[in-house]
Amino acid sequence: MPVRVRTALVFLATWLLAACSGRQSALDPQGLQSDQIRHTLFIFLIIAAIVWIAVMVVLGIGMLRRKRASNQPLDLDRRFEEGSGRLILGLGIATVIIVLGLSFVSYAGQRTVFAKDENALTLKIIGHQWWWEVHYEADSPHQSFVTANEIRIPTGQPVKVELESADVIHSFWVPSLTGKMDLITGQKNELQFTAKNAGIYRGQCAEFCGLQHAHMAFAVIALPPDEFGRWRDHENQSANSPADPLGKQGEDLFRGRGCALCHNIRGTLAGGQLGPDLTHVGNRTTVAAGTLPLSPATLGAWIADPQHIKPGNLMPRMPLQSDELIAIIHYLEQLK
Ligand code: HEC
Ligand SMILES: [Cu+2]
Repeated sequence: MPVRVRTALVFLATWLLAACSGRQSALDPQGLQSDQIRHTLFIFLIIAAIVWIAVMVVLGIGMLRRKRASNQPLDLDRRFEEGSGRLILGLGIATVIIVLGLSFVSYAGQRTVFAKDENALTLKIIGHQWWWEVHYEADSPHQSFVTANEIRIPTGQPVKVELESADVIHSFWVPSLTGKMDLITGQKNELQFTAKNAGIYRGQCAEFCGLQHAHMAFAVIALPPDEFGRWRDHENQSANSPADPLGKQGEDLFRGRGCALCHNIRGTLAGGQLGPDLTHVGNRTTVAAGTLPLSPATLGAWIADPQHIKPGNLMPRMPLQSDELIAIIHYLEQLK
């Protein structure tokens, strides 16, 4: 094959396949449900492609083999008329069979996608403009806690998410694991999924919900069950008390500068409910619903001017001196 043709083919392939794998891809399924969705998609795609190609071929033949205009346009050719009648009937029946067949494929696929399992781990997720409130609900209240913007789950176990909204309609979508489901005010929707492999999968809001809709992402972190159990036991505990003076100063400032009006930090006097729970914020992977990766620098940038990073979001810019900012960052960082 000449080099130029090969280069062109490689270029075309990379271009076509560029988005087919990674942390957020329905074509690289990591869950039982997303596997089934891809399977159904490919069956539809193949059958639709065959039908489309057949229609194009027949259309092409029709265009190439046009009949001459006759002097008696109303004359009928009986044999031709009967033949095409049968052909149209046959194609009509084939269409009905294909549509019924695809409906059946779709129905069969839904049995996996919407399967309910009694032993599922239950999470309640509330969508807010523009972040995610996550409740782990256990039979014992001692095992129930709240976190935000990050969902850790065990591999191999079904997870049930109960979806609600605090304001407008949002949509919960983790393409690598399952399909979409809306979060609607005053209504409880449910979705179940099972992660096959450990990993970090990106999810995002898939229903336009206002100015910062594009910055309403979250991470689903699937862990081996024993590691998940350890994380859960740790997450269930109250926040660390800062050991050093700078951390203590940060804790005081967190209340003194009004952060505590909106944010909850379990085990401290901060009990606000308007913003994300920050009890273990130091363990998260991102800041502001997937907008930035978490580090002291991004945490500082966010607190110094949240309106610059995510214009219009519901955390106001709080006037802070730079030494106050440093103390607050230090305090939040050690909330592991
Ligand atoms: C009026 C309520 C309000 C006040 C006051 C407030 N916040 Fe927030 N905060 C929010 C909201 C709402 C969000 C979510 C913003 C988003 O991602 O859209 C947020 C997000 C955050 C986050 C990111 C959390 C995450 O999981 O991504 C941090 C950290 C944070 N705030 C710290 C602070 C600190 C420190 C202060 C005090 C200087 C403060 N906040 C004051 C409402 C508030
Ligand atoms: Cu949304």
